[in-house]
Amino acid sequence: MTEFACLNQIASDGRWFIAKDMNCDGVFTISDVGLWLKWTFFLPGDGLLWAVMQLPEVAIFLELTPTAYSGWFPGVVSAIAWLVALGIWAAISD
Ligand SMILES: [Ca+2]
Repeated sequence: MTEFACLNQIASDGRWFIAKDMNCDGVFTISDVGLWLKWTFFLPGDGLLWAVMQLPEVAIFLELTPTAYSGWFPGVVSAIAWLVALGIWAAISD
């Protein structure tokens, strides 16, 4: 994928863009791995945010916009979700 096509893909997919070359610089580096980890970490919180934003009245009341993706609220939700998932995994693996 060319850098231009990659940047266009980011613009159209927004938060949900995922590719091997996450920062569209034309090479696969450790920075891309960091962006994958960030994408994965924020998935539960950003998913909840996306679901809430499907309800326009609620999204307007809570002043939610796509700029909230990967922010503090999805970060807290994601941290809790991953801790719960880790706890469940630890409990069932014993
Ligand atoms: Ca890259």
